[in-house]
Amino acid sequence: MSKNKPRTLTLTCLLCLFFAVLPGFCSVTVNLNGKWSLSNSDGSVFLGAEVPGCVHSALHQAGFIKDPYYRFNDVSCRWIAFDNWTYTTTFTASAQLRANERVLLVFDGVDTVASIWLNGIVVGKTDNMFRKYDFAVRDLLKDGDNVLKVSLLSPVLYASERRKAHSAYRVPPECPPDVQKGECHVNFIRKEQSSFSWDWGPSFPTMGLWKGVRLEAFDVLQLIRVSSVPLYNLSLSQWRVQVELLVDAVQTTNGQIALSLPELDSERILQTQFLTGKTRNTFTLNINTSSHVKLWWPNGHGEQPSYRLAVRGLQGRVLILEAESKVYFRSVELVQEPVVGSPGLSFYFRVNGKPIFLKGSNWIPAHSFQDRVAPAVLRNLLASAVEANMNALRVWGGGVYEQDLFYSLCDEMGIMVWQDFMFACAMYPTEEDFMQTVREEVAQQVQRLKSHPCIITWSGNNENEAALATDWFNIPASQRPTYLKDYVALYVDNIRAVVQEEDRSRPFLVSSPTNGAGSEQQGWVASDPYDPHYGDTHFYSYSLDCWDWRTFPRTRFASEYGFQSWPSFSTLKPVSITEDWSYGSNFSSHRQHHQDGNQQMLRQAALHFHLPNSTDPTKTFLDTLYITQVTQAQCVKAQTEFYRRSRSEIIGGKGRTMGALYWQLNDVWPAPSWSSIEFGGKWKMLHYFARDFFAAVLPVGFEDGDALLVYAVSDLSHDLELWAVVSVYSWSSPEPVCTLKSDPVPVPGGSAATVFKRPVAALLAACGSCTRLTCLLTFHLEDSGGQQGPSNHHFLCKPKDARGLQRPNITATVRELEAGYVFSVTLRSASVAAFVWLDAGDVPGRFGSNGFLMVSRNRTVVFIAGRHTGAAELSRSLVVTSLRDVY
Ligand code: BMA
Repeated sequence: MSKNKPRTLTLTCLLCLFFAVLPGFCSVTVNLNGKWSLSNSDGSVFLGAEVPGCVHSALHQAGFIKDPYYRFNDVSCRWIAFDNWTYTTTFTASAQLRANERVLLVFDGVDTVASIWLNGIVVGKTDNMFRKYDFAVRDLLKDGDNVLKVSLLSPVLYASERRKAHSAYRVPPECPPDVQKGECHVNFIRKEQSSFSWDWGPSFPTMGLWKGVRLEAFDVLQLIRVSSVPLYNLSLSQWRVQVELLVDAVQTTNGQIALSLPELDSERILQTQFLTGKTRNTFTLNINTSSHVKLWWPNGHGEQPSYRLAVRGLQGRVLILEAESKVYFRSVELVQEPVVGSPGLSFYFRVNGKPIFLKGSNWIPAHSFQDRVAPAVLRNLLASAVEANMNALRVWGGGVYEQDLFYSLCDEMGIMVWQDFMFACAMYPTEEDFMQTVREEVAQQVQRLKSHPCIITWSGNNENEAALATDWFNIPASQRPTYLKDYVALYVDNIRAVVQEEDRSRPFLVSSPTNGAGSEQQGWVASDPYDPHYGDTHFYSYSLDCWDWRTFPRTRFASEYGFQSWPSFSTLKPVSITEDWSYGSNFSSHRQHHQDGNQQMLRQAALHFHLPNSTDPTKTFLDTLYITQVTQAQCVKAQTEFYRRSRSEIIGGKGRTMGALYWQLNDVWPAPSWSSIEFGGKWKMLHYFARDFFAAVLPVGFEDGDALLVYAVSDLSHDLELWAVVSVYSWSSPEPVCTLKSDPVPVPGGSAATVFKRPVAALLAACGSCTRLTCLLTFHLEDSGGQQGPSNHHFLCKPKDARGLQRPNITATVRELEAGYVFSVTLRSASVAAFVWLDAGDVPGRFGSNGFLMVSRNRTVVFIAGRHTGAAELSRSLVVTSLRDVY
């Protein structure tokens, strides 16, 4: 079955045709991707399997298992990861290929523990999904059919064996909490840590060839990778590009290297020698000082121009290597220095010399099966981040180092990436073979990724400093030194050391959260890594009232905070049946992987809202999905606005917040989680809110003592002069009761300033017969050019206590604006309506605005469909819900 279509063959020496040809410098690639065969350990399961791919995907595609995401199938699929699996293919190797001095069998990614057999002989072993492997196989290749087998061990059993072998002391957490229905000891295997389950994800411990497989043959040398890192010399006011060539040479080879950046009129030719084996040759190309270098900027701060770098190696007139890559120029520093009026150190990123407030979220794997993450999925998620005015994402350390396309898109879109290494919420073993494979993993990943300007920092792990410092795992005091020693050995002596050998152009943080330089002073594990005076913080509280900004830490940098919600019905429907559609169903508890998560959502919602109480159980379920989204959107809004308005202030010794990355952007499967985008790409209410709360210019309203304040937050480079316009509405009528205007206030670029301050009592007294219960506030910012930034609102009471809020009986009229893709939806409301939510059901797409407060009788929003549709279908699918409709 695996002997099929001819393999793709690439002759790099075609390039040589333009030059005098010496066949010795040609390299040949034979692609071994495509249909392989797959069987389990006793041969009872035998099927075809796509490479790249994984066992679960193959079993699903061949019909051996049903959709793994359907209902409880994650549990019924559990046996898969307890078995061993073998991938087999047959290929022919031409005489021409075998005539090469070196023939390598290359795996871009093996998941995870495998022996590789070629024609019955073991050519190598793998133990790390994050590494690329190659094996010299020339002498094993033969005429006719060659049989390649990859035998994968059960990752669950392997991890458990490694745990048993580590008998001297525990390496916690051992097993995930029961509610996650996961597997144990994932920290003993170098694979996606969340694949054994997480508090937002199922347990699918994958196995497979998750990236490409090929043969590479050459006689003299081959270029493995080109990387380029631009560096700015402040005293010379000059850019230079450090170009690194990773070369595999059969024999020591002399040659001439030509580096050029034609658009910047910069070129350099130098003599070099490639030594035998895999070596790295580094060259510096100084950029012509008379050329104008256009800089790469984060989204919202400028453009993302790139330049073409050409690299060419010649021996005499013979081309020995050739490559092209993109170079983007930007500098990045992490500023940790004393802050006037505040103990501790600042913590912010300066890009091209400009302090930048990081706005964004945290990225997790987009699917349990990486082979299902198509380019369109990445594009949609990253475009959604940009549409929500984000400029940064943290690639979280419990997932995977993302595919190349992810980082190229972030480069193009101006999304800064905080890149974790893949260690999360655990202690890790430090045996020499583990360290060795980690060192290689880190070196390879940094080499692969360092040319991307989007990456602004490396970070050693997720929450492991905090886990040690605050003793998540009940480590006996007498054993603490052992764990501290292991921690420093792994993240400092190994990972940090390797990173610094490979890339000194960007900062390295040992953990997140961390006190950064403060942690270093305390031997890399601070007594309180959540200290708001240093570094970044993660903050979660599900019981405190999330509308109260006093409950949030006034941190230097918020790299995680968030609240759960349920995805919409259209996302749940394909993986559930009617009996699942209630909040108390087995399905609803099965999908919830966070202890007490479903109840936490309801309790938080009940602080401010009446909970859904329809007599129709399905309606109650749908209304509950809605109210969890409202609650999440409002909670994350309150917290993010607090961080953004804290960028310029020090209050009680705390403040100068310069980052707000909420947890989490995306989902791995259809289930409740902290995400703002559902599995499948649909925006939750939170994502629509994010577009506003991350706007470059934002009005933030809050109460402090007896006063209502409105801050103007500006991420712009230029100064503004702004005033606030505050309108008071009665809950019972869509006409403003009165409107107040503040005096103009200077708002310097990159700052937050108070533009409006008035005692609430005075404000209401001056405005008809309003009370806290009968009225609410809306506000926006203006300058002489009109409104700046989005409109915002402030409730003076909990919406459940609001007096006068009516059922608005909203009707919607859909009109097609542009052939099957762009529509207008005109809403008519009888009264004020809060959290007006438009859901297009199964029709993919985005609304121009959603989840909004309607203080007018009419409002028109645009809908951009993700596929061709019509006004009739959209009308049929559209459901409009507002707060008063659910109780
Ligand atoms: C943090 C993250 C994740 C987790 C999230 C929500 O701990 O780093 O591990 O999913 O909180 O609990």
